[in-house]
Amino acid sequence: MGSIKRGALIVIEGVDRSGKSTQCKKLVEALQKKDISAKLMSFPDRTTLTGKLIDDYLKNEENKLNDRAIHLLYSANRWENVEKMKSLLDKGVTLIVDRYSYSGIVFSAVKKVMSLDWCKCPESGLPKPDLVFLLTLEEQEMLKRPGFGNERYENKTFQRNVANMYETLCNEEDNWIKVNAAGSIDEVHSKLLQACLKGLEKFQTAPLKSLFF
Ligand code: ADP
Ligand code: 2DT
Ligand code: MG
Repeated sequence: MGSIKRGALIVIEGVDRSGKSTQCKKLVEALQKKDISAKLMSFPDRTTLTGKLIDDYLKNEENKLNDRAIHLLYSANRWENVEKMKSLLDKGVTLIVDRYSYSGIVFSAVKKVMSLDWCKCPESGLPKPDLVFLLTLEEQEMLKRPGFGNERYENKTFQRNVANMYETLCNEEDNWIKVNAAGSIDEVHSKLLQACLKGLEKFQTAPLKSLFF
């Protein structure tokens, strides 16, 4: 009896406008074209119960939700999806994920209200990505791209702190690949696709790990 390989769990992180959503979509399409079963997921998942509360927090500056409370909601938003993620991975579907626990940790830790360790705790036990791409983009390049929206966190100072905090996390991990996102969409895409394909066989035959144990 042949056993199917699990799917790989691949995450794209990076500052606002670094091209995460663009690249996730292209990566899924490219993998599918190669007959590799792949699916896009993104966090926050605004469709769920917690997702609706998060959506209001992001869109409504009058929303004064406590910093720890919103942090836990973002984490719960991932926990709400954990069975679905594991089931897809078990079936051999590779998940390309637009933001994950690292966004949760970075965006909360830069508020300087909670420690980095406190921010990591609720993520403990979630599936650990096989590979994380950190899209980096100089501030000047970021500002050239179509403008900030009106959501919370979409401002220069906050994003500068986010970029620095991503660097801190990246230096703690050995499965992150930093990619300069200043190249063209196709240039960045081919780097990501190449790295995915290179690691795929190894990821699919290794047991899925959990975060922060
Ligand atoms: P993110 O999800 O990281 O916020 P998006 O993928 O939504 O970023 O891209 C933000 C904007 O920048 C979009 O208008 C997109 O078309 C554009 N963009 C994405 N990647 C590039 C690139 N490599 N070069 C130029 N513009 C880009
Ligand atoms: P998008 O613009 O990518 O939809 O993100 N965020 C995201 C957090 O603060 N914590 C999290 O756990 C996640 C996943 C980053 C919406 C905003 O939500 C922030 C930007
Ligand atoms: Mg996006």
